Amino acid sequence: MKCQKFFGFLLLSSMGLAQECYPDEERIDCHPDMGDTPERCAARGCIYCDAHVPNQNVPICYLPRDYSYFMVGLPEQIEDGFRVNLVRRSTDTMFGGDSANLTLIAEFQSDYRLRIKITDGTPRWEVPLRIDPPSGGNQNPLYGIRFTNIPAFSFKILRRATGTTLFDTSLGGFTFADQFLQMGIKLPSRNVYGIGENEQPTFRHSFEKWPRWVLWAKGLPPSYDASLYGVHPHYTVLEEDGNAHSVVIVNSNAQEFVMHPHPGIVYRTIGGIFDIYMFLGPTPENTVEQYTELCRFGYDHIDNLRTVVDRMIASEIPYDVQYGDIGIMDRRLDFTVDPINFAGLAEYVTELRTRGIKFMTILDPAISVGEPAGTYPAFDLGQEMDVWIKKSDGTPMRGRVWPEDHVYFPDFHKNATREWWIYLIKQFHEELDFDSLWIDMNEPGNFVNGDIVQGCPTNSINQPPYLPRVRQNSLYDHTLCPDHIDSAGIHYNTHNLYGWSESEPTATATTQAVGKRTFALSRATFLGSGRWVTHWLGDNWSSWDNLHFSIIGMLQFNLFRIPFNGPDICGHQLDATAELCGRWMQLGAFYPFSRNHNAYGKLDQDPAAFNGSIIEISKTAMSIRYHLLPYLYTLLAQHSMIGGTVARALWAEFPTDPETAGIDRQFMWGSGLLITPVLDEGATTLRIYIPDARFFDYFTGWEVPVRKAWDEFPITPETIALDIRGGSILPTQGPAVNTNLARQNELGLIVALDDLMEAKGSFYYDAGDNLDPIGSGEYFWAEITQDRFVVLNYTVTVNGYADMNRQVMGNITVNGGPARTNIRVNGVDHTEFFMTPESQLNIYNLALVANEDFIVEMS
Ligand code: MIG
Repeated sequence: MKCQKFFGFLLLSSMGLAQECYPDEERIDCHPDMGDTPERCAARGCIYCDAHVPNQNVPICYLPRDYSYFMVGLPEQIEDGFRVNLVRRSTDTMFGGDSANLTLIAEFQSDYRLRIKITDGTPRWEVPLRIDPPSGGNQNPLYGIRFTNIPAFSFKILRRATGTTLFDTSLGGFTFADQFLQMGIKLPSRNVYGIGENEQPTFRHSFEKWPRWVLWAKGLPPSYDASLYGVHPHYTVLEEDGNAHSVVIVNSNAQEFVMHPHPGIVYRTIGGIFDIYMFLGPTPENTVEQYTELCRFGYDHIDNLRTVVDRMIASEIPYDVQYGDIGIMDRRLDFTVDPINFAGLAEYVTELRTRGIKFMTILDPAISVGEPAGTYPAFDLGQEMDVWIKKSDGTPMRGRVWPEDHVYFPDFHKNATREWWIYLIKQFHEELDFDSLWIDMNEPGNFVNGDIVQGCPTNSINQPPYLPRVRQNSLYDHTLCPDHIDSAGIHYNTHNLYGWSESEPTATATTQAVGKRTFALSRATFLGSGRWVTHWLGDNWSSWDNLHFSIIGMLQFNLFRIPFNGPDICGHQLDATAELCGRWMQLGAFYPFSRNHNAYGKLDQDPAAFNGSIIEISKTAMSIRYHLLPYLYTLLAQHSMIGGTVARALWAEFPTDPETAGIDRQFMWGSGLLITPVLDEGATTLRIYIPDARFFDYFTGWEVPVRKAWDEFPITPETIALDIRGGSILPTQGPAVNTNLARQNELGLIVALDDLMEAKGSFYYDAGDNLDPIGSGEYFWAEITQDRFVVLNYTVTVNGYADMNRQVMGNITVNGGPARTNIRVNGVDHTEFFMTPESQLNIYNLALVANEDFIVEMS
């Protein structure tokens, strides 16, 4: 029984009351679960009315505007913020268990960081994330907050400098119940990024048809909007005027973000509390730095980039790391090596090392229960130390993963488990001298749903009253039961933290075992995981759309401050064609974490497996990566020191140019290099946006003739467009087949002049594998400036890497200046230089000691 329209605006509900038919973009779904009818809608006290625009997923059963809490008294000023007491007025309920009284605390933590925490005074799940205090005070906050009771309680956060409302809960629907929390947030712009991990087809979110992004860690390959491995309730908004802010919701329950066309977000979670951090920027990069400060790095795990691509040594395509997968294990048992098929692996790893190649191998969390007693320490010791996740009857939960027998899942929230895991990794390292580890299947993935014997019993934890749109409509699809128990709580609350809880022990063990700087890769991540691990983007598909999506995933994880990330080059599932793999190698050379990897039983896709032209294409692309490695390394070091992104969206650099907001087929490295890959099968031209700056072709130094405009040009299979931004100075080093060898080559500088004929850059270098170089000061840093095309100053500011005096600064190219006839280096004439037809100045044979200041004058 649908309501009838009167005068197009007022409607008669089935109850016979005159009710307003809300505009589509002012509705908050009252029946996000299945099966709404006018009766069920009325039972929830909601309004039932057709959408004005059909087929857009507009809710037809929606909450009234005066739903549901009101402030009691005035907001109370407390030290550094406000406290507000709320009381629930509605008697209707969506899913039951609504809290009657709430307290909202707004903490003004610093000028740029605001926290909103809403609790109901009862003990509820809170994420055990260590939050670091902000720096600076809140003398002059960038934000203000306003509260209202009309038509129901809501609050808004404003940016004081511009008056822009950034976060406004008057979109409605505010709910705080036992297993259902909801907040409708109006946003100031449609330029919304982040929220992961899902396979997202555009970097800037679409609002069409009210997309729902579910976050519930899942170890299955990407399929459209289903949730993936990691959980990052984090979004960034580029405001209309180019300012930016980001928001992190510290909640680990199954949850979803609905992109609401107001524009806004309807956030729903089925447990925990509201604990919201807002970072006010105001630049896009500031927001990432401010988020990084929230859970800051241990410096010694992340910034090693000696990783390139898994491929045959013989191809001479540069690469640094060979990976082992579960195939090297004895019957897929963690901490073992197959004694037959991988006999001699330990010796081979040693041999690889002498050739400059590193070796990383894999661990899955689940441990087989099927080995004879006394033969498998991982299990025997685990039993002894009681490290397993339990069922409600106190016995270990049994699942099935890669080993032939059943498995138990370690409870990484427990100290004993941490010790057990660290011990096993160190023992294993004595057997196999790996350089680091990747940890997989830690969503956690399970081949059966819940316990292999019992499944999951029926109760309100396993089958909650409201389910975000998770795969198979089940929280325990391919994982544990929500009512399984670990030492931090029930899996219902801790599921999304599983990979996160495994990360610190793995990183710690790896560092202790290897004794040098390493990085561990984790498939499952959560807020703050970047403190310990990096990430690969999982089991993507060898398809052209996935080539494009990989840029989106990479940029998202840069916002989530795990910048050293990348997908499987050439795709994991399915077979890659030569053309696709060639294009993917070209793009892949510019993922911060660059690795070619695929699934068992698929055709070989290392570039050496294809014909000569793909080998050449790959060699060229990878050689450029190695040439620019000092620049990439500097960006990663900068990230370690202050946060911020490495692979960067164009809008982060050109936030006031609205054209950049939707671009996700191009990206930058830092502020200095624009990367435009070819992403289409059979493409003969490439369309490229050149933002408002001077740009110079990496290959020739030719200045791109267009600016703040799109350009299109013919391409060949070899084409990847690389453009250096005027105003930057990029440190380089001659490429070689691996980093060890490249480090023996000459350093260089690429200078690109801006409109004022100036440029600047930074240069970080270190031993490559020493622990905590930044903390110990054992690193090198130089600031380089080119002043009005007359003088280049190279100034050493940190000289803590002892061997830097063996590095030679050999060449400088300057793009964008007038012809020069006279070069003086430290006051002495230098004759080895030439101008190219593209007016690029090339100075060579400089032979300067890289850790000493120098001056180059050009006239
Ligand atoms: O169910 O270890 O993402 O990189 O090769 C698949 C086998 C298990 C998933 C990882 C992938 C790895 C594969 N693993």
